[in-house]
Amino acid sequence: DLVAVRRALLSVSDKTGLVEFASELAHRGVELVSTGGTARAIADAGVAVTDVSEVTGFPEIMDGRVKTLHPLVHGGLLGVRDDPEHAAAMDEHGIQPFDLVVINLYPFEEVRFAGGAYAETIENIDIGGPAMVRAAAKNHAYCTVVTDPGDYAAVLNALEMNTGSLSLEFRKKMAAKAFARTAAYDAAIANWFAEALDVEHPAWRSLGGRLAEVTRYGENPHQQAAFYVTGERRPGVATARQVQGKQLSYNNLNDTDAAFELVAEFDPARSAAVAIIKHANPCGVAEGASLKDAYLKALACDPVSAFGGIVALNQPLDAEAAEEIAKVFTEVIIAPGASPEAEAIIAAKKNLRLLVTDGLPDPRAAGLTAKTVSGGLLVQSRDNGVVDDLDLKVVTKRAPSEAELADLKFAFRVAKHVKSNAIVYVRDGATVGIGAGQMSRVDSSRIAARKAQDAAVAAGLEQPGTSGSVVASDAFFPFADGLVSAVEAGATAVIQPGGSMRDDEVIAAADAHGIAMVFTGMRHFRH
Ligand code: 93A
Repeated sequence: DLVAVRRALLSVSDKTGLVEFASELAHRGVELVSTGGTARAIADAGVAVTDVSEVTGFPEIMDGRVKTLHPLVHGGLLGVRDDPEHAAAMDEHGIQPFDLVVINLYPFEEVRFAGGAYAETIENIDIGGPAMVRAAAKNHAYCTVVTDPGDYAAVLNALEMNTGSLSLEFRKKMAAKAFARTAAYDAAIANWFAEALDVEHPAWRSLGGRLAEVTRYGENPHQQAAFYVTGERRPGVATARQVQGKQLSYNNLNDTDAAFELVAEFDPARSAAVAIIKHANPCGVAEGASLKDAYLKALACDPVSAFGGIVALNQPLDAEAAEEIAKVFTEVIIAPGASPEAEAIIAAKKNLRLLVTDGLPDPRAAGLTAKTVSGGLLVQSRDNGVVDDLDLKVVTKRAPSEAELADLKFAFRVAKHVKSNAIVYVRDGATVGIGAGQMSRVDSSRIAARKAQDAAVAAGLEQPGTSGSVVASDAFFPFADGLVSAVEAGATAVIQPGGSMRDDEVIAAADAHGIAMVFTGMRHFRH
């Protein structure tokens, strides 16, 4: 199943490693055919190359839109050499086969994200490139297609091992990679159109990503996993720069994303904010006068769970916050920047990963979220609802005080990022008890209150943290019992979507206890 590589077609926009690769191929006696810019780069390095126009007898026309779309090219890519009819057609028309095709596409994704003008972006939709990539990949029985400059070394290595030939297994692998590349490329184009048309509906969008890295394992050590980037330009795990620490695991990536998306809900111009995440749920979130202050308040919510957690900041990491965080065993810190002093402090903790971004993701931005189900994908627009934009309705006799209202909004902002059923107690700009992921809302409520009690005892406080707190629920209370248990824990105000059949009962219970309650009209389920 070895095929000798005698003739190669090269057409690349990203010319990284091209000259070295082409000269190695030429050195092995491979005949090189190439398109305009690629041919020039190769020839400039003193390596013999034939321009594709010489092969086709046809010039590149229409600003290069038509340069390789020609039977003398595609016949050489697609011909089944062992098929007598194909062989006869090749003979008759003077079509010579290609054994190796090296292509990377017009930089559509880069132009898109650089905010290229409409016409420029359209011009960067590669047509001839993907056509050749797909043709060569389809015909991998004879042809090897290379779409990633990162694979040049592997190709040379394989040629060396097989004295100038490539194996079927290698050709198949490269073909699979090639189709993954064209699929991701077309997904990016479809998404650009959807954006340009301002359609946010998932039915108009296409999921597709480029393999960014293979993680050591998945959620568990017996699972394999990889990280794909979709090219969405949100500051976050996909675009962050890792300053230090070992490779992030699958769970780290997932938790770091949850942490950063949550902390991004807090406007850095208003105050410093910190979120500590464990198993994709927050175990402490706080605003503070400084990052250090916010961190200590967040930590106090549940110091036991914070051990081995992920810490996200809404402002660049500074030295005093770095010092505090370094005292607690932490897996990852993510922040929109870090001072050199802070970096130096973190450097003393070899295993602690520090990720920095160019800013915070916009919580209001459109985008997709997806999860797999058996045999399918469930895709939806991301939850980009922000409590500040909602029309809050006071439904009780007593309206919340200004301080209560600030904490209510804080609590609802956090509840959006807690797995359902979510109950979040907040006091003075900090969570004091979080109940997450329970099948009943009352259980979440009780757990949140109990955790607040535990934290208060651990801190030597006489009052539980929930006394004088406010509480948020991600969805309506179906019965009054959930609200009553919050009242018993000491909450004085409640924020929830409303909309239960028994809203009247719940409101009556609130009034009976002198509680202020606000309806948001928006639910924040998160499963
Ligand atoms: O404009 S195209 O869609 N039409 C073509 O016929 C064609 N052939 C190759 N784009 C085409 N290409 C692309 O040109 C390749 O995919 C590659 O990205 C680029 C290389 O051009 P050059 O060799 O002139 O730098």
